[in-house]
Amino acid sequence: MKIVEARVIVTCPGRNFVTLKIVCSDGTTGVGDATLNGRELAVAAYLTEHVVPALIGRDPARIEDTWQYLYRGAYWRRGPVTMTAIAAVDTALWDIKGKVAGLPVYQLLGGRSRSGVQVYGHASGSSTSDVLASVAGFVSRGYRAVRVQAEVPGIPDIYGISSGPAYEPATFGVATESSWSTPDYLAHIPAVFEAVRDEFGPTLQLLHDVHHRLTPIEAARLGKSLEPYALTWMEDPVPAELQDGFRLIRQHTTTPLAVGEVFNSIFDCSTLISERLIDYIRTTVVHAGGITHLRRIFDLAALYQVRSGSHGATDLSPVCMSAALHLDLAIPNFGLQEYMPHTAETDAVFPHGYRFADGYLHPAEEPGLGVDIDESLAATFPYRPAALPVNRLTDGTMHDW
Ligand code: GCO
Ligand code: MG
Repeated sequence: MKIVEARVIVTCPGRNFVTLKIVCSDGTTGVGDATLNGRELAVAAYLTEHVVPALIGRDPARIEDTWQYLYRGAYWRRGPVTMTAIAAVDTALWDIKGKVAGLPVYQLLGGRSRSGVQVYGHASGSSTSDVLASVAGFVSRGYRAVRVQAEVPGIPDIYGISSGPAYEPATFGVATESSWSTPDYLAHIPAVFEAVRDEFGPTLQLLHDVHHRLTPIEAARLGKSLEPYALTWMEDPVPAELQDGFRLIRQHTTTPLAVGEVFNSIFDCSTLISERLIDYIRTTVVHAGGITHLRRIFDLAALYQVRSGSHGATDLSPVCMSAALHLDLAIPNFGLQEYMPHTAETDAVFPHGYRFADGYLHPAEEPGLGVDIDESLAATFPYRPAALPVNRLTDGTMHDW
C-alpha cells in the first residue's frame, strides 16, 4: 500500500481549523489536525509546499520512519509550525494503521490503562457569585475537575472569561488588546478560590491558568497564597522559556505546577521534567509532533512521576481531541485532559465518536481514531483571518498574553 494523495483542508466553522487527510492506494484514509491558532496558513503552506510532495508514494505503515524523515530531513528542527505539520502527518498515519489493523488506536498503543479519560472544563465569571454559578454548572454536568478564572477589578478584558460554553480567545481580523496588572491580580485571586472551596468542599479538583504573566517570585507568592485551597495545578505561572525560574518557584510553594501547551518538542520539556520542576506536562498531539512524539514526552515524564495534562482548548480540533484520548487511555502516567466542547458547526464538520459521561471522555471504539472531516460541509465555511489577543500593562507596556 502507498500514499497516493494528501489534502490540506482549511475550514472555519466558527473558528479556523487546518486538517490533513492522507489517502492510500487501497482507498484507506487518515486525518490529522494541523491547527496553530492565529497562524493557520503558515502550517497549511508548510504542509502543501514542503511535506505533501514528500509523502506521495511512501508506505503509510512506516510511521516512525516518516516522523524521522520529516524531522531530521527538514534540517531546520522544531518550532511550532514544523512540529504541527509533522503532528498532522503522524496522527493521520496512526489513524490509517488502526483502520488497517481493524483496531482503535489505543489498542495499538498498548491497550487501556484506565476505564476513561478524566477531563476538566473552564469555569469563569465577572463577579465571585458568577464564578460560583459557573463552577456549579460544571459540577451538575458531572465534571470532577474545574479550571477557575475570574475577572479582576481594575483589569478590563482579562484572559479566560467566557460569555458562553465554547470559550474562544481568537477574534476575526487583527489582534485585539487586553490588559494586565499583576498587583490587582495577586490581590484578588486567593479570595476567589477561598469562596469556591467554601462552596464546593475539599474534594472537587480545582485548577487555575496564570497564562504566562508573572515573574518567578510573583508566581511563588501566588502559589503560597493558594496553598490553603489545595489546587490540582497552577498553570503556566511564568513564560516557560526561562526555565531556571521554576527552581525559584519550587523553593517556595507546594502548589503543583502544570506547563507545556506552547511547547513543541521533548527538548522544551526535559529540564522541567528531569529536575522535577513541574507536576503535569501539558504538551498535546497537534503541537508536539503527533502521537509518536507526545508518547516519547510522556514516557520521559513517567520516569519522574510527572503526569500528563494535555491542552484541549477549542482551537484544537476534534481530530486532535480524538487522538489525545487514545493516548490518554493508554499511558501509565495520565493526569487530566482539558476539554471544552466545540460548537455545533465544528462538531458537524468533524463527525466523531468520542463521548462525555460523568466527568470522563471515552474515545470511539471503531478502528483508527474514530473521527473524520466532512469535506463538502467544510468547504461551505471558508477561512477567515483571525488572531489571538495581545496584552499590555495598564501603562501601555507590552506584556505576555
Ligand atoms: C488553555 C489555554 C488556551 C490558549 C489557547 C491558545 O489552557 O486552554 O491557555 O486558552 O490560550 O488555546 O490558542
Ligand atoms: Mg493554558
